Amino acid sequence: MKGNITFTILKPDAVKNQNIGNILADINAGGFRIVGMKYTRLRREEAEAFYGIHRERPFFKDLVDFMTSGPIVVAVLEKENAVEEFRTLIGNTDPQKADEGTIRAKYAKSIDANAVHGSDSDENARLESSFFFAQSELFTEEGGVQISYPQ
Ligand code: YYY
Ligand code: MG
Repeated sequence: MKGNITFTILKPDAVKNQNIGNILADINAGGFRIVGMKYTRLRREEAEAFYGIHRERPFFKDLVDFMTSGPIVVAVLEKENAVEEFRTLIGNTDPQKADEGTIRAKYAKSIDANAVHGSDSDENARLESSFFFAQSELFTEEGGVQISYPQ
């Protein structure tokens, strides 16, 4: 069964360009509820850990430099089939290839500064949520699937 939770980051470019409100409006208009949210900034070690899967990729250092360059908004979102639905809402990693109307097509300038992150699997949605939020900071709709973190 598809999960109903995904995790997002409004990246430093989105914050710098004053697009927090626009992007949150698109997220709500797309049918997502906000389960948890905070305004924060990644330390270098945190960005390296969060993107650890990309450690060997040529863009890793630039990615970490960029993700630590300014404040971000992190949020946990709820909708049926959230991971896939949210990846559709944000569009292709490269904003030049993203469908018209998607968040990256509207607010991103380049493949590295691409405005938003979206989890790529239910497992990663949970893992990434647990990276930033305690369970007590998350408020799912009553009757919705609760987020269970590994103990
Ligand atoms: O999941 P998504 O963000 O769409 O792309 P990933 O392939 O997971 O890459 C993570 C992140 O790395 C991407 O959002 C921007 C950056 N990046 C890059 O700067 N250059 C690339 N060629 C590929 C990814
Ligand atoms: Mg990814």
